[in-house]
Amino acid sequence: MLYPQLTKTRSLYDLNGVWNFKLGDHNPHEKLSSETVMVVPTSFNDVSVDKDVRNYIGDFWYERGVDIPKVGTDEELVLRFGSVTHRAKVYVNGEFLGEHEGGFTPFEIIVPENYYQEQTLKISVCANNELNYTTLPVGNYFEEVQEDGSIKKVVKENFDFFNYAGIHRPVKLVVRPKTHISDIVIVPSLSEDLQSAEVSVTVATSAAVDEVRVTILDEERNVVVTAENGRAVIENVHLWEVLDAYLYTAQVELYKGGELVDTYSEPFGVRSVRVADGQFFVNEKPVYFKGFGKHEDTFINGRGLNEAANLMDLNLLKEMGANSFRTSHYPYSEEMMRLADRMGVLVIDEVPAVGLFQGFAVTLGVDTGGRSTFENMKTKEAHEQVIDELLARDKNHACVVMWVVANEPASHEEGAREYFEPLINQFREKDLQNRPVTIVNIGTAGLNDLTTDLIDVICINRYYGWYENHSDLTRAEIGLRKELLEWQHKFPNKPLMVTEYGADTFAGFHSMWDIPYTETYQCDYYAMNHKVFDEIENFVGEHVWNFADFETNVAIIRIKGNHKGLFTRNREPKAVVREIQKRWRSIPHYYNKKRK
Ligand code: GCB
Repeated sequence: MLYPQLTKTRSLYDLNGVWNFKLGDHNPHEKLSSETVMVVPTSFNDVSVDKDVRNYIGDFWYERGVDIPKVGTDEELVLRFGSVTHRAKVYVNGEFLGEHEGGFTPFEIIVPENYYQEQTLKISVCANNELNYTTLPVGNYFEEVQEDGSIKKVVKENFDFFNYAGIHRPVKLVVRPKTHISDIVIVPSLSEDLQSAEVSVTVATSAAVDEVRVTILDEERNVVVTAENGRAVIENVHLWEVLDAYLYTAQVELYKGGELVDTYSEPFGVRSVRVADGQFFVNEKPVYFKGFGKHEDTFINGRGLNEAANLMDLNLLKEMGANSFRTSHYPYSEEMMRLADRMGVLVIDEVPAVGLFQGFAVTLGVDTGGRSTFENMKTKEAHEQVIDELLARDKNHACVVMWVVANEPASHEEGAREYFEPLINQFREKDLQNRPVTIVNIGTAGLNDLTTDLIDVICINRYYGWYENHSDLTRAEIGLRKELLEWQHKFPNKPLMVTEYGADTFAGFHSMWDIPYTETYQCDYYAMNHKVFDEIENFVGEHVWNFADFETNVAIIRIKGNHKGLFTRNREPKAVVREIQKRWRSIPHYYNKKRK
């Protein structure tokens, strides 16, 4: 799906700002009172400053009016949502126009022609934040009977982050030609000597046209080459490199009867990605991933788009000598993906498949009827949808170098292979850039994982010295070394990386001893892990957990959130930042451990 863009043939109007807001029921034929309002985009939870609102589960409504811009007879009006978490029904002037399931991908609603002559549009969105065993992420859903007999909906997250909800990303009103560019697929193929690239640009249109013209522009917007039959060769190609990005633009124009009917400019980078011989190659050079598992999580905004925080995070990432992050545990905003493209940051792109584990810590106490994960959870349909929608949205991004099918599923349980094999294949068949595919492994599954031979890179989340061997780094070191060597021995040709390792830490706590939660312990914990990582040949990367402290649901082991951040939630560095900065600055981005 194309990102909304202002061009010669398309107008764009911003619908962000203050909307009327209400929890519960509303008849969209009536006007929603302006007594309670909500800002778009943001999570509603923290901004409301009310405990019951913060924890509310169910339907909630947003409504606003907008004057209709001029829409020509050959044009159409589209409402475009960056994301509504976790589902949305959209009404215009009281009439239902369309809906979308899934909280992390964009969708469009076409406003029918009979509205174009009206003065104003009343846009009502019925959002809903319920999660259950058919949704991604997976939630444990209950209905609690209150003392007064009323029913309260409750979702207990089957994952470790707060279930923030709302209109999380920008809302736009788009006027575009009825005959328009509906999709652009860009696939660059580098020559063996990396000097030139053949770029295939496939354009989908909403209706037949006489001519599709594709021109490749450089960063100064000079014409590099014009494509013939959707193919263009770029000589002396300027590669997109790690932290040294270069973006070309594919300028697409549609012509009908000699007239320009639509135009759109898609930025793209030229780089290759390949996995072989226990290494991860970008532009045929072995890369070493240094970086973070992250969250979209900031004070006030919750999971709502915060572009300043995104830029600050990537600046901090660069400052530390890092080069990459994982979109744990859901697709991040389109704005973040574009920023990563621009800044040359590698992204491991994850669908919101988290919580596919019946025995996950927070499920304890939940009656699962004795059934295993893959008997109990019915997420197949949602999973296929999120993969298709992530591919549709992110396929052209140079920054995306690997897809994640799921984070920490019960990949050792019966049924895991049957469940995951078709989903892995879905990525393989539909991604024309053939990026590697992975499933992030949980310690409980370990080497009993039934899917490892199907994936390209072994990605494991490990907490030796935290959940295992808590406060005993000597034993933790032995356990970690043993396990990493086992993986390498069992899968000698697969690259191995640790996608999470970390220790909860309170800024300001120090200790003379190995006392968990202190900054001292966090430093020692990371030093131990790094010592072991450096011994493993096929080891291609380290993503600390987490970039910053983040909000979770309440739990005995969560003290106002998860504190494994290298930075506090407010982006203040903990002591370990300097240590890891020294290490990462000394490891080149392109680094072949085998031939070091
Ligand atoms: C994990 C999960 C992550 C948690 C983290 C933790 O393995 O993937 O979502 O936040 O552990 O801190 O427990």
